[in-house]
Amino acid sequence: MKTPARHTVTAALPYANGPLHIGHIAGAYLPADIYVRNLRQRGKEVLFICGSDEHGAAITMRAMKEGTTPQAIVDKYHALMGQAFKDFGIHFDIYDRTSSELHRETSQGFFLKLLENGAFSVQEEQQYFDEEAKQFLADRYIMGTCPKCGNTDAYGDQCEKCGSALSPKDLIEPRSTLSGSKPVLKSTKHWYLKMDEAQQWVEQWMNTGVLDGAQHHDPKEWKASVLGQCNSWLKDGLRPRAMTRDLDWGVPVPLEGAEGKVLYVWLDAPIGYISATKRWAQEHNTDWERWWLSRDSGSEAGMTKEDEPRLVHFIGKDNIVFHAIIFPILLKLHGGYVLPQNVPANEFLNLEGRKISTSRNWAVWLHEYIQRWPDRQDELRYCLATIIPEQKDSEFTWKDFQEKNNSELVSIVGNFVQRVFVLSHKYYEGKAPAAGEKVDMDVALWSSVHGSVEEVAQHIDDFRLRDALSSAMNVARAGNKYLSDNEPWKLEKTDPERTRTILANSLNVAAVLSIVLEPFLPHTTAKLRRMLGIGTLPWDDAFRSDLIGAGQELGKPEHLFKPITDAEIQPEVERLHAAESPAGFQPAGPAEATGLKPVGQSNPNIAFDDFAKLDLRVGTITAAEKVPKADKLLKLTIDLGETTPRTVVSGIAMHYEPEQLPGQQVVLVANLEPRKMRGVESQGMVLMAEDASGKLVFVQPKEMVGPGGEVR
Ligand code: B3M
Ligand code: ZN
Repeated sequence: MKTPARHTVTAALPYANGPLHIGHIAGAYLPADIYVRNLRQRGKEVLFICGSDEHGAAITMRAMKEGTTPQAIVDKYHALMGQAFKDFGIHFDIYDRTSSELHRETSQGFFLKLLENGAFSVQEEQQYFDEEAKQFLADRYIMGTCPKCGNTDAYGDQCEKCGSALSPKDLIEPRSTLSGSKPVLKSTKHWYLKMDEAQQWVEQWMNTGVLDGAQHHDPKEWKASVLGQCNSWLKDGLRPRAMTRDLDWGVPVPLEGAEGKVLYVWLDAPIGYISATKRWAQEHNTDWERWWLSRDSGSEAGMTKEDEPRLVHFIGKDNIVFHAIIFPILLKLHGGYVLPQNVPANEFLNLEGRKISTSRNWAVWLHEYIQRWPDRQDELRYCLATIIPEQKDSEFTWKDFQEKNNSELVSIVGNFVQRVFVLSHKYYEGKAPAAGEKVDMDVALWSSVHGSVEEVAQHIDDFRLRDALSSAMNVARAGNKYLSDNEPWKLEKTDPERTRTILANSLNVAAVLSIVLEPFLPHTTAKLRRMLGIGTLPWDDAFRSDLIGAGQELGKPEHLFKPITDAEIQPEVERLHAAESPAGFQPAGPAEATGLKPVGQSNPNIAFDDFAKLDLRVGTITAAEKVPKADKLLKLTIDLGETTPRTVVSGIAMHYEPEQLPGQQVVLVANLEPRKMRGVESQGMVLMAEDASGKLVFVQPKEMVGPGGEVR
């Protein structure tokens, strides 16, 4: 479909309950920023919206943990996140917050309009209640086993492992996250969104793009993973979902008889996109409606389909159903609003072989990165853009970050620009030379460069940002090849005329680079523009070859990128391991109180000789796979430095995914009598630590140990 002129682009409102990490950035914010920057280059009108999600259990639970108030938590993290985004070059038009007065008014008004339109059924029902904490348990206040995938740590609203949206009553063996106790049922009243009645049109809208008899969007433009997740939800049948909660933190339900109730956070949060637009409009003395209302709303007389804004939500995969099903239903039932044209959700980013975990502090925090690597924003933007988890989960490692910097940014972009500038200063005193007649090689250069430019925009339209970046890098590659093929540094002595043309072309390739790399590397391209003595150029100029005219004054040659050494990278890896805290560990008091076996009481003392019989060794997992028909078992291949690696069957399948394991060091009981399990001979036992919640983690040496290292 043709891109319309006006785009309303949102990036998920992060919960203000902790700092941002690189997983958030690669999953939603960087892709959105790249997309928006490119739209602006192409002359589109864009409003880029984000803000802090300051309601919901994510906030109150964090406050409880830190022993402070929800308000103090949101104030702290709203400021921290807003600053980190800014420093990293993620430029929203507005970074708002959902605790504002304007947001309260907007979401209450929205709720009342839904009520008026008959969107709710009021139900008095038995719900889970924690008698110790004296609180109803919804969303993150309740945990249990996911009925879909068996994850034992699913929340009352959602399983973060498989992405299913849940209700507390779906959970198997529910437990209160406040007290850990088994909840009881108690009666309460809530407003349920009649999602069941939307089943048919949602199905049609999503899969055919047809809404109210008109073509709304092209479903082929949607990611298969997004459609897949939504359709599996639709297949189960949409059910009414409570839009209110018994809590004291949130937007109060604006009705008599609803005291002590607030709006469900997933009702108020997406409305936050609208209230943010309103605040932006107030601050800019303009109207907000043109970014949200449909042509049927009558607010803008004579508005045609083409004039409608194109609404796009950038999110991570755990937010899909809320943006692609629930919010569209809310918008439609309210009436007058456009529906999202696309919801380009990404998968998750892993870190050094493991899932990013906030509670275990296994993360690279954005604000800390910025502190430790000042002026190196684009290096991280680049690395993350090459691994955006577009199709499947992907992985960040510090080694890869270093390698991409050194062998791509330094060697390809930096090297090209550096050579062109050094030569131009050397031969022409920093003034751009005039290009002469184009020969075949020049024509080939420009056809390759302009072909790549074409690809960049096409890929961005298709939300294939990794491919877009690689096409943009091809411009620099073409420039390097052109220099190496023509060797102006040799030619200058024999053919100064031709040398001038070569450098003039090369300077113009650098100018094109300053355009095509801008969405990805805004800090670097600003520097490059200064060096070239040009301002921001529109996208169409990237199809020209005469942006730098003869005589143009050039700036000093500067290094755009510096190599990153092992000595700089190693501390990052060490810091990560040193800062890691075990499994969200909180001191739980004496073992008795936690339900763990009391230390030293259940097993009688043993003699030292008995202990010495154990042969404990450090090994590295080289492969891992599921054992068929055994939910709990994984078959591990472990290298102990012997001629054949060991095969070990371990009961950890509920705790680790096989792909997380290669590379992990473990401690193995190496002289345990071999034993057959499910037809596989297990040659040893991996040592695991278990806490009271049943969480299992590897016992690992704190630093890498060579294969077969003894544990004593
Ligand atoms: N705060 C969830 C999250 O951060 C939520 C997004 C709201 S977008 C309207 O994963
Ligand atoms: Zn699940």
